[in-house]
Amino acid sequence: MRFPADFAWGAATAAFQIEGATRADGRGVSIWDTFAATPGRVLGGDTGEPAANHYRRYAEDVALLRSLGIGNYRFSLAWPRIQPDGTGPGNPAGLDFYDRLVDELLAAGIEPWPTLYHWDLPQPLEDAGGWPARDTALRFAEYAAIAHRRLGDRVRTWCTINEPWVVAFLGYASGEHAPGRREPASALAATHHLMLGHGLAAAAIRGQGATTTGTRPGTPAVGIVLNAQPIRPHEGSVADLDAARRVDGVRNRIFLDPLYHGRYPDDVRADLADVSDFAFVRDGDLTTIAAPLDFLGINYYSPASVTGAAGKVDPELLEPAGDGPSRLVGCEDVGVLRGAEPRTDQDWEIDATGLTELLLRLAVDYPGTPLYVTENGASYRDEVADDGAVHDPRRASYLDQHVRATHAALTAGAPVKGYFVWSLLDNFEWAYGYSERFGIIHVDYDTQRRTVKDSGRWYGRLAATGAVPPLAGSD
Ligand code: PNW
Repeated sequence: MRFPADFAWGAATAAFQIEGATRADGRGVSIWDTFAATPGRVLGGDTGEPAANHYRRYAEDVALLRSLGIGNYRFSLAWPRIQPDGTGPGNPAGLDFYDRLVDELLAAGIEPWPTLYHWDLPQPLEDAGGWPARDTALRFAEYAAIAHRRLGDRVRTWCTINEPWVVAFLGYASGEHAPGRREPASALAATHHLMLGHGLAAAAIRGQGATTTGTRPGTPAVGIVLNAQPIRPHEGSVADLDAARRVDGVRNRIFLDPLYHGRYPDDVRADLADVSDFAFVRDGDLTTIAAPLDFLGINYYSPASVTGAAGKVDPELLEPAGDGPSRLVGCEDVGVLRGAEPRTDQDWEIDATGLTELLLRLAVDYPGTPLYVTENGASYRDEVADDGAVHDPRRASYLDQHVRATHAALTAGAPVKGYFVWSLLDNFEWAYGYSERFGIIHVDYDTQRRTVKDSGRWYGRLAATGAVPPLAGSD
């Protein structure tokens, strides 16, 4: 199985998950520093220290990318390194770090794909209201302009926001993520201001225009990254089909429709009428949000099945309802099925057909934009074996299945232009701390030693050749 020669192969990370050095060079405090320091929020009491200490070891990590033959690297910029308080002029030392990283990547022949927001909001902006406050969207656009001014002569591709659904609904409705607020109505205001922030940032980046003086002239490409998810009815009943429509609404269409059609879906607004009147939407906002995307990034891990008749389903088959508000605002009576077997060590269902289904659905319902799989991967709690290697056949198999599913979507006509594995390195997996390991490179958090896993070698061969290599034991 072979991919087009210009298909982009990459690996992804995020600043808070790998950098460590949370107090270096004037970095401000982010909501994830605060959240992780609050007892009971992150498994094992883990924090952003030491992570993979990438802030000091970035050159080694770029060398690993290069040695594996991976030509694209998606990473995120830590807003609190660039604006420690979330406002004001850029912090030179923080900007210098990303400057060095971008130069190191380009010198290695690797395309940089920075994401502006991967969840580390400066704490002072949360104290002023966070994403439910409109001002945060305006501050985000200023930050985007500062980052682009410094890096835009070399960076051609920008992702604005990573997974606004997770930010809004896990951060502000269920409280599973920072800042840990449990306010379903605030999650909807946050949703709108994240979308507005995306639109304003895209305009700021494009407004600074084509680079004519930099080392890499060209027009910047701007996209957003969504963790859109295929939502399947458990069975064929009207109740299950309607539940799937409602969950698809708050999980997927509440982001996709403003981006592509300049409006929030009528059925979603009706379903949410008891929660919010959407008064946060002002004239002109939806025009800003709907400026055409240069690409859409999609993070895919699992599909979900839902039921509108939860009372009639064996409780063993359902995800237990948590003790706080649901992540699926407005769908509180919907039952979410536990992922079927097989599952990863994190208990996430493995079903690569969902990725094909999702890419094709986007190609049909939201046509006209190049698609990139900006994250896909699996957590297995691998260890370094006595022979010094990390044997992770289940991760290699997961990646093999999902790469093939991506190829199937491409063959069927979806405009898929690239694939990024999550993640380059084992890292801080948010509320799970360091207990989950998504890397194709193992990190020993005591010594900071990196070990390329078997899946990393397999992925490197794929990235270098564009042809899917055989899995170990199957040649
Ligand atoms: C994504 N959920 O996060 C993120 O973009 C990464 O930073 C993260 O490490 C990766 O997926 C693996 O989790 C998610 O609970 C975290 O639905 C949680 C959820 C979804 C995505």
